[in-house]
Amino acid sequence: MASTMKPSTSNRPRSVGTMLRILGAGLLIATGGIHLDLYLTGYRHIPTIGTLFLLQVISAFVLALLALVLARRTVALAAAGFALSTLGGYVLSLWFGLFGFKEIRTTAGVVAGILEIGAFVALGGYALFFAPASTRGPAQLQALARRAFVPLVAVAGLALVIAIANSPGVSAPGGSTTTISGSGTAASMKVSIRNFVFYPANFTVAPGTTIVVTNNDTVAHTLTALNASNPLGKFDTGNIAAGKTATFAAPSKPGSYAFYCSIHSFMVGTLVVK
Ligand SMILES: [Cu+2]
Repeated sequence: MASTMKPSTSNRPRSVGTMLRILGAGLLIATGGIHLDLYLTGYRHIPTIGTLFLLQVISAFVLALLALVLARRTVALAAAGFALSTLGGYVLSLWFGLFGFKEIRTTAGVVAGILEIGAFVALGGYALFFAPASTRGPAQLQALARRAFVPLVAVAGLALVIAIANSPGVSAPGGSTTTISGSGTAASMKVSIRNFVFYPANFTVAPGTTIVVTNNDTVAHTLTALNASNPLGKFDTGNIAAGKTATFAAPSKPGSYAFYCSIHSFMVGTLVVK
């Protein structure tokens, strides 16, 4: 990469511009991909935020495609502005909450935030320094935008870092299947809820294991046996308020127990007693 980039900087600035444009479009598509994945795995159920996620995915793909096809300053500026506003939405939801939803820090969110800054730098850099002269705006505006570019990138990066540092975050494993081994009731199993998803959603425990459920969201949730008439046993944490923890004992009879959140029925998982 570096060896092909160096000679271009001095001799063919246009090819550096083309690389920036392609890089920016790629980063934008990556942010759209992360949002699509989050949308499909739970965010689609969150009011307003779910719709915004879908809009983000569509806009990111359309703008990235346009930026790839059209070597125009306006298109690159629109795509750069979009990347920055997506980042703004993330920072706001992390810091203050947005439309009644307060985001919890996750790896996917942090990665998306970093990629959005990257897309802004690449597409904004292209628009301000490499776009064909014929597609540039008035010279004075251009000079002003160039001067504001680096400070703007610094502010965006700082806002992301502060928002991330202020968010509690959770280090629980992702939605994978987890098995804990332990001797009977001595062991306990930790389940956390964040952004309307159980982590882990599927797990196996010994009979009677203490299940500790922590709600990291800003709204109440429950962890409730799905089939209340399951003859093997039932369980229900009742409402767990934002930031609170509740415990219950896993059924003593081996079997598979589907569970859900009785407030948000789309939140589901399976507890296996073995
Ligand atoms: Cu819930």
